Amino acid sequence: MISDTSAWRALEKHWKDMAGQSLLALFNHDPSRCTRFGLDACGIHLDFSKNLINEETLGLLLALAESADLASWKERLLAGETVNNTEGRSVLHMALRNRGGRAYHAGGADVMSGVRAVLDRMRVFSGEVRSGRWLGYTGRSITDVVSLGIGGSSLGPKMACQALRPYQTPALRVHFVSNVDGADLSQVLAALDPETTMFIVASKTFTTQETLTNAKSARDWCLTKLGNSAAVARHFVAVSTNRDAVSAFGIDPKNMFEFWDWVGGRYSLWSAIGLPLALAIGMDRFDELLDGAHAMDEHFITAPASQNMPLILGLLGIWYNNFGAVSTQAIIPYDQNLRDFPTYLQQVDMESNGKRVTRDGELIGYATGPVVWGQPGTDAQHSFFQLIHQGTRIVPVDFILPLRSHHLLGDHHAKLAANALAQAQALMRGRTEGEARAELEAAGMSPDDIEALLPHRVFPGNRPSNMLLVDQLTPYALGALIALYEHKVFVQGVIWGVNSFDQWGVELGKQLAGKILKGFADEAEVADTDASTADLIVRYKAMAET
Ligand code: G6Q
Repeated sequence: MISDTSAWRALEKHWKDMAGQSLLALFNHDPSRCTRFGLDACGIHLDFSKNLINEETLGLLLALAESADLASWKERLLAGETVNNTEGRSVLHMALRNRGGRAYHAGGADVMSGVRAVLDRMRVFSGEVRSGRWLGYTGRSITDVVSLGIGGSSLGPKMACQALRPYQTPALRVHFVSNVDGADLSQVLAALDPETTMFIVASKTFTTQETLTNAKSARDWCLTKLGNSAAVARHFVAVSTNRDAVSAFGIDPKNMFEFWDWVGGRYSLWSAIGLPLALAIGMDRFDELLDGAHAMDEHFITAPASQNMPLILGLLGIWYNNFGAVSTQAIIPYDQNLRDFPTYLQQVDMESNGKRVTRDGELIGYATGPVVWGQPGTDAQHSFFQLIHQGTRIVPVDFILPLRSHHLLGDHHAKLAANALAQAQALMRGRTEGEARAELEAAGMSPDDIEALLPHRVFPGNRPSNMLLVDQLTPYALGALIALYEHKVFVQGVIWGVNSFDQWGVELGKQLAGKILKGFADEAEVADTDASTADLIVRYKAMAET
């Protein structure tokens, strides 16, 4: 296991040296720190100078990546080997955005021709709908698209549609419904006209309870209003790997966009799962998103280790997670349109690396995936930043800031940017007792009051953060940013020795929900259940029957 290597032990020892160091002192000692600990790739600038690291730290972390054999795992990924070993699958999301001549194979067969064929179909279809040429059953153009999907079949396109709102046309609105809670679908449908609404049923397996329940209710809504099952062909398309189930649902396989079992759900935005985004921003812009991700892929594959942005980002996470005993990672975009980005990354990171056994099934004795969370600044500053500044826990923060806004509104953007920079600065420098005292004295406070208030006004500082700058939140920049985090998660998974591409942890709850659902109708189904769940079932039924 990686924790048995000398590289790991060296880092354990090194943390003890670094933990007592002051970031401010490190900067005072070496003002060029932000040049040495800064990287540029694919339009992203990563300033990682506000981390508790020095050259030795980086060297030791890079040695750890070598001990984990990262280079050969990258090769296995690129070669289409079944790196998703528990599901026996290749992991080829890089093929979906492969804009160059690299060959990708799964099970020895080329995948690129299929990828290109589906992208071509997406171009034709999105062009038809966006231009108004695709007509609904009653001959009217489509004004609203509703994506029905959940998890990996929803979070990516939903996040990206929001992120790229400035590229959308008001003539075509895209909505997302994922929750099986009827409130989600009902509230979206309430404002829509079935004659001008198109549904995309996005489900890799086409067996997911939430998506199929929503799809059936949407089909009922459509047919009730349009009165003929022939309408389904004009108002429903599917994105799936399961042709038979799509047909059985009543969707014409001609209206199905294919993808493949070597695309993991949370890595599928780049496939036809991105169709809602292609409809929202057009296929040329969608291509730019793929271009940005592809550029980051090539950077990850070819850049030397010390210059490799996803590798460095991943190693910094490992530094705190495994040597500083920090169990969390905040993602704070200073861009309102990136509001869904933390949620999206939560799945990419936590579903990928939230594992407790190695790829070979051995129980792991060190921390793996952190708790990832966040929300946009400046709002976050007025909710949970108190804990990040003055709480007892260390929370490393990734700040993400586009330097130019799409919205030229007075001095809003200057204020937004100033806040982002100030938060990172405050976390690093804190406020000493002397500084706090001077401020209170200047405010004319009595000595007794100063003594009472002083401990509350001190900020410990020395709290780590990364700053990621992009010029502007374009499709290209978003593609590069997402791919950066995907590869970061891969790096960490390799070092922890886990399979980052399965998600068995979501199975048990699904199975039990199926059983409990049957138990609502037939007590015998849950006769063997525990007392607590049995009591809750009784309470639910009593209320549901009134
Ligand atoms: C992602 C997971 C999961 C999946 C959903 C939806 O990596 O596999 O989030 O995307 O459970 O599954 P379907 O696309 O099969 O409906």
